[in-house]
Amino acid sequence: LTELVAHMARLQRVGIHQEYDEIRRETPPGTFHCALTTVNQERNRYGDVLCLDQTRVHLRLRRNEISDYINASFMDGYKQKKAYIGTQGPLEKTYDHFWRMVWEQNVLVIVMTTRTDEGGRHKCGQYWPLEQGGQEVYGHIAVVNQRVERYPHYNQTTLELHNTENCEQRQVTHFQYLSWPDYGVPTSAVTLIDFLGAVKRQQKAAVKAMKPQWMSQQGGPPMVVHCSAGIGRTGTLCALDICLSQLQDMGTLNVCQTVRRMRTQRAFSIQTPEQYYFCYMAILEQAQRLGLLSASQ
Ligand code: PTR
Ligand code: PTR
Repeated sequence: LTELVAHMARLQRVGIHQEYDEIRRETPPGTFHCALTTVNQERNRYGDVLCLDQTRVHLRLRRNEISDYINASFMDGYKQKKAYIGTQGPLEKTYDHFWRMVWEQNVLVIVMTTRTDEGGRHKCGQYWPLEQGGQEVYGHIAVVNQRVERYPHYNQTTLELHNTENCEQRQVTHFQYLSWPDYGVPTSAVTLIDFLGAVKRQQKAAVKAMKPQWMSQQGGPPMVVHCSAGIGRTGTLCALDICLSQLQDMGTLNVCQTVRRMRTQRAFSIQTPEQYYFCYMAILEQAQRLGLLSASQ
């Protein structure tokens, strides 16, 4: 942590922005063939935000289907492979793909860091039933909204999934953070970190309650994290989560390495110098809160 503080003091904001510029100049170490094929192009929300072939999530192919593509990538967490699935805000024509992915990957927690509309622009589809008691059917997955809890900066919704093909039923928790414009940074690091805390507690509790046969990996199934494009805010939140875990576990952390590695899995993660700088500031703020740093440092 002392190293981090020294690093920040040495670089200042301008230097940290330069550090990000260097990361940004690196070309993604993979290919985008699948995302670019004609049948898949309409599955991308943004023509220039594609996912790498090497880390993309494959849908299970169903009869008569020719594509298993969804704009979603596996991302490693801290000491956990495939801790997250970073994905774009679902499009109306991909709602059923999204829910199939959630089902197939045994997802327990979905984290949404955007609003469906921002600044008069549509950012993400309304892919789940918004009102308590509401129900929608997406392909062979029916989703029932069981409960909505509203907090100042986020909503927490308990959803019940019914697989109409095998009559299985599961619960998934949906978290929506409400105070984060795209290309921007959250209004407050503390509220975002508290939000992340609530998300992690839920994931942990759900994994504990989970059927053992699903436990194919330590830490449980991946959490789905999305914004509009699934790179800017999604990357920032995941990077922050990884760095805070590093801090907690080792008392040290490396933002630059974390973001570099993340971009090899979810290309273009973290979209602006401010988002990158925000990671540093949020970590410092949290370290102060935990009493790891005195206020004067
Ligand atoms: N082509 C899009 C645009 O610039 O509007 C791509 C894009 C959109 C990139 C949103 C990032 C965005 O932010 P986030 O990943 O946080 O939703
Ligand atoms: N509309 C986005 C933008 O212009 O930022 C699309 C985009 C996203 C373009 C990522 C390039 C990107 O790659 P990098 O983040 O490595 O510059």
